[in-house]
Amino acid sequence: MNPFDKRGGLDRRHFLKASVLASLGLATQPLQGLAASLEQQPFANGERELIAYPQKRPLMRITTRPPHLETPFEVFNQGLLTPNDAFFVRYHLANIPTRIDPQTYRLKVLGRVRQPLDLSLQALKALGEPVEWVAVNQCSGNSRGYFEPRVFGAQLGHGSMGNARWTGVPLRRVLEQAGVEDNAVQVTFRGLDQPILPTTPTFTKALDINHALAPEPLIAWSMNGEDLPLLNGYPIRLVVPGYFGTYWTKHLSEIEVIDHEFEGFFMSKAYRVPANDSLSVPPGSELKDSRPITVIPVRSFVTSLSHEQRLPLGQLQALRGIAFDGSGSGIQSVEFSDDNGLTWQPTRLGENLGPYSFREWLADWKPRQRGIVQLQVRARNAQGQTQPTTPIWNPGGYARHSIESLPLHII
Ligand SMILES: Nc1nc2c(c(=O)[nH]1)N[C@H]1C(S)=C(S)[C@@H](COP(=O)(O)O)O[C@H]1N2
Ligand SMILES: [Mo]
Repeated sequence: MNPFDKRGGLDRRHFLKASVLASLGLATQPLQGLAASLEQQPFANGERELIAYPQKRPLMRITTRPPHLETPFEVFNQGLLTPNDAFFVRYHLANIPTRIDPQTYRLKVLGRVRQPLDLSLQALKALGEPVEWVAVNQCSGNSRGYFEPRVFGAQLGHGSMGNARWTGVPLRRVLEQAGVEDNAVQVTFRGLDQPILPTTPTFTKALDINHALAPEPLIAWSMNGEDLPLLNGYPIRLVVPGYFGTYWTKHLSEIEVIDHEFEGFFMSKAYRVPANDSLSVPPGSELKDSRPITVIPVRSFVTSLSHEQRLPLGQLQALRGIAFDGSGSGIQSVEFSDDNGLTWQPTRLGENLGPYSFREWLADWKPRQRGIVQLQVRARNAQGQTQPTTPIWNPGGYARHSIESLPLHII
């Protein structure tokens, strides 16, 4: 699909420029978006402008500096893989790279290793056979706008997630090449983006050494068979299948093996959830006992119908949606309810693209009552984990995964 079509409001001159830049994996400076239209989220102050950035179709703008863009929800009904030009964008630091030269790009591996590395992209790709994972990248704050009471932070709808086929080299192959020392405890990851003020902490994230050496995490250079878009981390990013997007470091430039637990801001202060299984504390309370956010809990959505859509009574509807989770066990079943959870009906699962991917579900449904009907959907993974009935709450507005209700007008 052409990311710079008329909906973006880009004229031909812009279009040519943008498409050339896209093919190089580069973007213009300053990075600018062009307004197209508005989209409404179903919560207060939920109006969002649709803006086209380089290599992106118009997406819902959350913030401009740095760019934070959400995927319009209807995209999730168009296929299991989220197209690169529709994939959401999230940054923390305002100074993001706008030009990257793949010839001079380097990935450094240092710290508690026998042989520090300074890898060119070519050297990285030559480390062995590439691996592939289809995996969901979901922002910890996805759906934060639905928290009640409201919490601070970007007021996100459900569009700060996406599912893609990631290709790259396993992280552990790179670490083995460098030779991890016996006293290694964690591995930290840093990208090219920089804070503007010297007092702003750098965006550094950490994984435990066992996880870094597990089969899943990879350093990806390709997304859905193409170079990563600049705004999604060109030329390489960390992909941590099953974990929230906060660990998926973009423009990955430095990997450090350390002999202690990393204490940087984005591990020890931000991205922390209640240290319990529910990830929830009583609404309005403080976070006393916390831990870093990790695995994506089970979630599911209806994608074939939209908020407050009008549907005729008694007419068969082909329902469709997605379910996913990060446990690695895979989605086992999905059910839906049209009577506020009193009874649940089974659905059929679609193609299996792997345990970390969106899983399609399908069902036929006949609306049997006039008025407003709340259509609910819930999934279960192969470990038996499911979704809570009541919304969870935590002060960061993280990891919403309760059963969602889609209001429909049956007429
Ligand atoms: N270098 C860098 N990588 C980053 C971030 C960032 O701010 N800088 N944000 C993280 C967060 S919080 C998320 S949710 C994902 C979003 O990935 P995307 O922008 O490709 O959708 O990137 C992660 N990787
Ligand atoms: Mo995020």
